[in-house]
Amino acid sequence: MTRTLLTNLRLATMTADRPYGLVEDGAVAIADGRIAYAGPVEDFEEAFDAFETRDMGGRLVTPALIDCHTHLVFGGNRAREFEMRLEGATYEEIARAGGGIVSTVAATRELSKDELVEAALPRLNAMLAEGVGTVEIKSGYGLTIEDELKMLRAARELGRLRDVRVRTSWLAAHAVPAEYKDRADAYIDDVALPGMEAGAEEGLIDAVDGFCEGIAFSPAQIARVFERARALGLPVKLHAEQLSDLGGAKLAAEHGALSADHLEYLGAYGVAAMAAAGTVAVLLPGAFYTLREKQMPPVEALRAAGVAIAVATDCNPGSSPLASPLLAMNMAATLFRLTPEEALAGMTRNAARALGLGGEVGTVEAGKRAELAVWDVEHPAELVYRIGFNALVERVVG
Ligand code: DI6
Ligand code: FE
Repeated sequence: MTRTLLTNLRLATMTADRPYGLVEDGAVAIADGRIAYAGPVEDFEEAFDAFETRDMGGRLVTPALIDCHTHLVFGGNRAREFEMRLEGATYEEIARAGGGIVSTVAATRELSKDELVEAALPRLNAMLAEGVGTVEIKSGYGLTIEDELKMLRAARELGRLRDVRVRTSWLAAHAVPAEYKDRADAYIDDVALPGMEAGAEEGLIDAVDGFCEGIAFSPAQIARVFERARALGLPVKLHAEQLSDLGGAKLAAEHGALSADHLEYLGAYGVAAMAAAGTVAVLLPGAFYTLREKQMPPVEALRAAGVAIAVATDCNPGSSPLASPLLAMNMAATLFRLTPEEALAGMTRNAARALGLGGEVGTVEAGKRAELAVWDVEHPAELVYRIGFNALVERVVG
């Protein structure tokens, strides 16, 4: 049994009882990968005296970061489309002209599982270098049963190659592929639903996601996907209200969704439905920034309703080519006016909830997995405030 006691540290437990859960002179005891004690050094019990002690040099310890919404696995890139947008084309115009998601689909179909892993590894490495301990990875650029499964097999492989927890989401309802143009319902019947069953059978799917939008799938189509997910016992989540308000967040909440994500166009009724269902609001400032959106997500209404807010990179080749969780937190504060504490809770405690992992990770508390990040800063707000600076010293995965 491995027993370690970390001492001489400042601890941001990210529990909700006080700001950042901050403990000035803290200690963390780890036994067999789980936290046995986290709190003031003077309170820990003699039972931990047998632990091997590590002096952390007064550094700040937080939960390892959790990026709860990424499209990390894909082929190619969309730098050309970036140029087109700078010349004035909109994201929707590019998508309707056969660019956008569909162009990444072509590039993703061309790659083998191993090639997809190789393409994704540098992005995953960048996240780990910023203290990530858990990352969610979606399918959604294959859009055939085999190509969608290939993406999730690549995601699982990434979790084996690196010391990181990977949670997968089945996002076949991301875009309608060219071969199903104007036949979105047939695509759902032929690909999204049977592929979900095959993926669930293979143990490849932790949750089911969709893109509810004018350029993607209608609420009625998403409802069909969600019903099958629930029949298979899989939790759901949804890209909702990113470019318009179709009532996606309410639909998701009514299906008990773990999260509804993006939410720039979320209305009051959507906020109320999410609050009632305990659905986490995942804000994705990288996409807002990249698409130069003007419509802000209703942060104040979410707060007032007590909806938990998470923050993620949305790392993808089109709307958010962002592999930096630290920058995502900074953007959440500067663009969306989250407090630094809310931004950090959004990448720890609330991100864990958005993945259904609230009992396992996201705070530094006895009983949870020992997945910590050690930073060379004095105060946790510095993690959100700096731009383009990585203060990570190490990740500690017990
Ligand atoms: N919303 C997004 O921001 C990403 N997917 C989605 O449903 C964008 C995906 C892309 O442009 O490739
Ligand atoms: Fe996304």
